[in-house]
Amino acid sequence: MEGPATLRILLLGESQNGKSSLANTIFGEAIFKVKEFNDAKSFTTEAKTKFVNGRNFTLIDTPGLFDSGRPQKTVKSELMRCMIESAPGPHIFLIILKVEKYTEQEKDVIAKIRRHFSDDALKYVALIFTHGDQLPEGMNIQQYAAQSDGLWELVQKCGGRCHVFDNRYWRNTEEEEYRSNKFQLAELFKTIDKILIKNKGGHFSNTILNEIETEIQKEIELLKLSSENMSEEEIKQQVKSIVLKKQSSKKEERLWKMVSFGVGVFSMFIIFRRAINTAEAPPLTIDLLKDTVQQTTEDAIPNTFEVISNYFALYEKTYSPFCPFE
Ligand SMILES: Nc1nc2c(ncn2[C@@H]2O[C@H](COP(=O)(O)OP(=O)(O)O)[C@@H](O)[C@H]2O)c(=O)[nH]1
Ligand SMILES: [Mg+2]
Repeated sequence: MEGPATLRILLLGESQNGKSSLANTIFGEAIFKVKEFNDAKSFTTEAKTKFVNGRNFTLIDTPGLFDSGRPQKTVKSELMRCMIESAPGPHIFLIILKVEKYTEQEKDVIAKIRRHFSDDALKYVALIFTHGDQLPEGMNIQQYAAQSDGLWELVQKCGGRCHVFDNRYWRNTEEEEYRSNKFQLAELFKTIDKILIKNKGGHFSNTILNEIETEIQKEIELLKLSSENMSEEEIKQQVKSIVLKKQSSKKEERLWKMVSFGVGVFSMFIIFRRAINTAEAPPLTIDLLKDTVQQTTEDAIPNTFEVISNYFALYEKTYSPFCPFE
């Protein structure tokens, strides 16, 4: 079908589920790095573009962003990188699961994905099961998913869109066979077209993605003016790292603004509450205010910490692009 010139596809899922291997299967060559073991050090998002099946695909291969036990700070900065790579928003989300038990851990990852991107993202999702060799003989992936209530519910929420691959063992099997990557890839391309048609060629979006895109366009214009000899690709790469730095420092700036604002408001609140609660309600004078502050400082200190930590939480809710619903 006609549609966007380049499709942005975001691959999400736990580490070791086969995201990078699937990206290589889609591209038909080993472009993304496949890890034999879960290597916490190389925790980075990678995006590559290739012309396949009649159009340009940008695959955004993420590390296990929602693995349990990842430090929040690392996850948030990596999520920012992943948003910048997918801006103004992915056309398709591929959620990678393994053909094996749908465990509490898997459920938790799905819950986190839904919370971070909102349920609106499900309109753009196709579920991909790797390790297809584990699929019992004669069973298709829908039948497999229907065995677990939780999994079947998820498949239904994603419009029934699911496919199965085996990145290791189904490479050279016959094209028409169900248990073959070629067959599954052709099916996946059909699903992608259906998602595009349903969403009128549009992509997923939210406030932070819009904000990032505006910033990217602004930086591209600035860089074009100052560096005539750079190629489009060089400009794009440089702009991405500029925006990443800017977004990170913006976050710190907002945090400090929020904390100072919170401390200011809280001090005013103590002063006026004290003044209003005074039994005989003497006239409000500078001396009285000074006195009130002095009297209340001691019992206010523990509360101040509480209020500041609430402001931190409020900051997270209001400004953290990735937890707007928490
Ligand atoms: N048997 C089998 N192994 C796979 C499959 N997909 C990935 N692997 C293996 O699982 C490990 C992790 O794969 P990788 O693509 O790096 O996972 P990622 O962390 O999600 O990117 C590697 O050893 C892969 O060879 C699959 O479909 N079948
Ligand atoms: Mg990987």
